[in-house]
Amino acid sequence: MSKNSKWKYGFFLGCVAPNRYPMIEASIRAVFDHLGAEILELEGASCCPAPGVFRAFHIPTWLVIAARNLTIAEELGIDVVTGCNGCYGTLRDAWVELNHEPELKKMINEHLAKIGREFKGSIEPKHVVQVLYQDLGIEYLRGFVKHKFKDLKVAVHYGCHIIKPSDKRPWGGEYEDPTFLDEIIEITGAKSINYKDKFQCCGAGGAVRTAVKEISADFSREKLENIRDAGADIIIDCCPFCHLQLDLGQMEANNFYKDIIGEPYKIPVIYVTQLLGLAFGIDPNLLGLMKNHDLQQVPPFISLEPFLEKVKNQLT
Ligand code: 9S8
Ligand code: 9S8
Ligand code: COM
Repeated sequence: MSKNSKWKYGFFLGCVAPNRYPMIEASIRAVFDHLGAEILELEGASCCPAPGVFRAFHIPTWLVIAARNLTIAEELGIDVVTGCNGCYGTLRDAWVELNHEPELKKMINEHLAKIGREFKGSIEPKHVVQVLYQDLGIEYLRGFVKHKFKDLKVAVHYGCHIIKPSDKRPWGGEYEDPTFLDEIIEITGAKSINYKDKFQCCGAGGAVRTAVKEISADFSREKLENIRDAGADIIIDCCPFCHLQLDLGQMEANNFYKDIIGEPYKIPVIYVTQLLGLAFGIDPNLLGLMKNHDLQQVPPFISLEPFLEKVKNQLT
């Protein structure tokens, strides 16, 4: 489709998607292309840096690295789009803080001047879901739906940083019970089901996963139990780190907590643009919807086969 020049974004990849879940990156590129939204590369971008890690240790370091990343898009004169909640959290929080605190901005720019850069605050960092919902809009997306899923029950997992802190997010203060992601999912015909503690963290964020795997797997276990109790066919997320935690972490929960969970969990985990892309009629291979494989340490860890099998006849 021809590109609409009002939709042009610098793609901020972050670390987890390109290194662990390239299928997420592929599906974002495929869906944006299909919708006529243009993506440009942000050459020289680094880790955002991760809010739960860098910010927790040293705020000025976190801020100056985030500001540097934003200046790459400022040079191109385009907004940033990221598919990761953590990257969104960092870039958006830094952007808001620097734009509201001139002293802070001055201090950060003294550092950036040493590498010939200046943070202006002229472009907005956005999430993939924000671009879909606010820039393109639900009605525009609806026009691309080619296949409607029937009888597909979805547990939507928002993750934390896409909605909090609410004063630095664009959702109009709707942080206790937002619906934007459910609304996007439901244009595909899928049903977003309610489940207990839907807005609970996946367990990975804030460096919990890195620090104490058992605790992070316990969060996931609780989340998975609530999702399974509600009868979900699949989990939909919008963050590669949540995706890792809900996919690989499902194996870890099955392993650490095998005595208390009953049947092992095996709920397919799908990134929002993978489901949308399928409904738009995009080739599943371009969306990284991989069939079973026997490679070690290669995602997806939880088979997508039951999902692909279920929707197979609905895609023709
Ligand atoms: S970058 Fe480096 S570690 Fe990560 S994926 Fe999202 S948060 Fe930002
Ligand atoms: S990883 Fe993504 S956004 Fe976070 S901190 Fe709580 S939830 Fe999962
Ligand atoms: C979560 C990112 S998406 S972090 O672990 O909180 O930095």
